[in-house]
Amino acid sequence: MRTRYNASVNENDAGSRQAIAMKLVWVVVLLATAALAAGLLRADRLANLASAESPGSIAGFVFYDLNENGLRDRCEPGLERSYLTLAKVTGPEVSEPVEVAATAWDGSYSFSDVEPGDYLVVLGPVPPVGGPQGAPPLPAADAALMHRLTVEAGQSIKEVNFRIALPEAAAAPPSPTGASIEGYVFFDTDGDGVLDEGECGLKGWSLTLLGDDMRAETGVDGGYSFSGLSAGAYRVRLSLVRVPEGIWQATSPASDPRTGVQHEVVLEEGQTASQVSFGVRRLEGTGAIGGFVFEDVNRNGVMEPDEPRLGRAQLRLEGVDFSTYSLEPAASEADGSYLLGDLPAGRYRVFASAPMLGLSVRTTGPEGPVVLAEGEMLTGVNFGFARLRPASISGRVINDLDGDGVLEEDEPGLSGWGLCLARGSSDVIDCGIIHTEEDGTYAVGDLGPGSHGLRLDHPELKDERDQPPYWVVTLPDTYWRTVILEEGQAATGVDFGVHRVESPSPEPSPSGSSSGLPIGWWQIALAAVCSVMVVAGGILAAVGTVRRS
Ligand SMILES: [Ca+2]
Ligand SMILES: [Ca+2]
Ligand SMILES: [Ca+2]
Ligand SMILES: [Ca+2]
Repeated sequence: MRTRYNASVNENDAGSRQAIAMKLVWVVVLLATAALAAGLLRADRLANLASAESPGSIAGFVFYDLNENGLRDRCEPGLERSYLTLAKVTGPEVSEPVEVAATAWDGSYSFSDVEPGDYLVVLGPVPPVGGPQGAPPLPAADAALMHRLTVEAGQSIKEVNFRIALPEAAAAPPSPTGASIEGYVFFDTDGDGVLDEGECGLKGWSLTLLGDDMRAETGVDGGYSFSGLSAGAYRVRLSLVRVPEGIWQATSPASDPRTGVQHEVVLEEGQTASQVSFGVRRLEGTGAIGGFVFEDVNRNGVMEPDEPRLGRAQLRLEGVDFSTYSLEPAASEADGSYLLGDLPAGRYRVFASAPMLGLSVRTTGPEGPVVLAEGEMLTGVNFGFARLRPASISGRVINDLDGDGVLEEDEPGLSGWGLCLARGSSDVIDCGIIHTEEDGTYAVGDLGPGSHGLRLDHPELKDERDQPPYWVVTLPDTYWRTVILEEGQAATGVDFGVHRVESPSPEPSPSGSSSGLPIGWWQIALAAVCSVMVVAGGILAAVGTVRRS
């Protein structure tokens, strides 16, 4: 019994243990579930956190390793506009290009928003991107051309540098006799105009020796020289045609609006003028100027929603305050917008040109320099362009029968007379493109605004012949008619009168002819003599008065 009891107790025991065990299992399951849920939540949160900070970045320089120590040392110049490809390693022998970057003026480059993973950074020609051919084989492990690295979440990897061998030095030319000019173009970090210790030369800047039309380019140390010169006065000018990207200010000598950035040097026979140096610095900033380029269809200077936006318009910026060199031109986006960034505070002139022919009338745009504060985002600098409305000139060529320079109603038009047209301010003169109709009328269209010159063109004009019969021009009395046109203006009544002369005499004398000239002089001479007599008489009278008193 006991046993039974025991057994039953045991059974009861066993039952209660089983119940406890079951409860424990439930607790464990619940705990586990909770833990799992918590874990999942935590993992989820971690994943969220990780994805928020997961992209890493890679940055470095492409530079000339002047001392060949493998390191980027101070004043070792960078290589501008070299291309780097970031390729993700997706297999033992496979990589896939994901992004291309170009080096800036100082040789720096960067890839941002790089997902964690294995990468190659390759210097050299851009491999094809995308498609089955988009995965170039891994290049040979050459540190000068390629770096292989692993980007962890949120990691910024810097100084992933590529060194360039020094360009092969040209054989030193036999040192020419004569005088020479030498110096540096240097980055004047502190802007004091002086080449201080620690300030570096700038490679690849051009200089011109004016007068001799010699050119030089600075070497890797920023140095240049002009040699083999004779004694005399020289001007060395820093060329601003091709400068690295950005806004550069000349610190010594300062830029002059008329002469640019130049040194004047006087050389004795055989003298070497050294330290004829140019200081420049690059101005950094965080401001930006932007706006839209649009077709101002209704010409009201306001950009309306239905007016077309102009992409591919060229935009150019010039700094006013810093004797600045122009930034490289930028183009507007397809939606007409543009943004010129990284600008220091100052005044800028912004220029835009419309991408399409005919859109040559600017209806709106900044009238003078725009003023940019430090870090300011100045938007709304819009440019509106409208289509040029062509102007025209018309009139008649009339036979001035009585030669009086006045075109009367009974005087007939002359057909087939040519006219010469000088278009606008150009030196190009088109003759014979315009001819008069049967009734003597002519018309010329498709003219731009501005000054246009017209004169008659005929083989029987007096200009073309020594002896009559010929035609003389009686209207106008000047050689050319000059017509100043507004945009779209139709200038009418621009008439010419010509008179036929059949025999050498008597020649008609239209108004303002040369026959009046001697009389004019004679009259002036007579008037002068009379004046002298009057003055002399006055003096004599005065003297007489004095004597009498
Ligand atoms: Ca080095
Ligand atoms: Ca300095
Ligand atoms: Ca408008
Ligand atoms: Ca007449």
